[in-house]
Amino acid sequence: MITLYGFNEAFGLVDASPFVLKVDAYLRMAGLEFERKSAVANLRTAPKGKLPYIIENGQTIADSAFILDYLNAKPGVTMYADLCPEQRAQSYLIAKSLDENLYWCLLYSRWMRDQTWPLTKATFFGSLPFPLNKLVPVVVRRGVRSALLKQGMGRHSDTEIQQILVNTLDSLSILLGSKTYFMNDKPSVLDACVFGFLAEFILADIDNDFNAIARRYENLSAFCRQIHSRFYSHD
Ligand SMILES: N[C@@H](CCC(=O)N[C@@H](CS)C(=O)NCC(=O)O)C(=O)O
Repeated sequence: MITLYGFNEAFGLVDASPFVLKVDAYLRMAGLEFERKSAVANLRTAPKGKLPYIIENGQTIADSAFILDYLNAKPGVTMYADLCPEQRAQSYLIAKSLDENLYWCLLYSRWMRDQTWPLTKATFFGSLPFPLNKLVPVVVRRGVRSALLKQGMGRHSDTEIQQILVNTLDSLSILLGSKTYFMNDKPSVLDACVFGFLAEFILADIDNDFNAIARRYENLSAFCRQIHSRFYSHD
């Protein structure tokens, strides 16, 4: 049995992290049996200090991309095996763009914008006792701001970060077109990766300018809704 270690349910989704959500979606799409262990405290046992990680038969795999590589290689799993070499190459590069670029737009939209910060603070720190509920959010937010600056996204203006979001969504929307899934007529590894990120903008119970932009894309919204109703409606 596979155990998926993530954070917690948040914003109406099984996890607030797009990296955890993509692994969760993959496991469901591939029909692999798994259990979720969700707690922020999982960060303490995470081999790389980040979530998600999985454990199966005593073997620990950390990092969503390495987890998907591991799952892709399982006998009987077709999420990657059914893709041709060109589709595999495209999937890898698109997924990396989401991991390394779109992720920082999401982080910025949730943690830096005053429009969303009260909700983010209440969601992640609302259950802490006083005075931790006052101190911890300030310290963690400072850490996120520093990470955004070091990565580079945090050096752009709000308008520029929204433009990066639009450029990514325009590209995804064109690639999906009127298809149900990105590659073939059934879910592949790329659909799990895209869903993990798009759901955090489109399905999450957050109303800020970034989420509003994402919800304007009808085909991407339909993609999220369809996957959610097919793989998450029994939760
Ligand atoms: N490359 C990693 C990135 C995972 C990641 O950045 N996770 C974030 C949450 S979205 C995290 O664990 N952050 C906690 C921290 O940095 O302390 C993956 O693909 O799994």
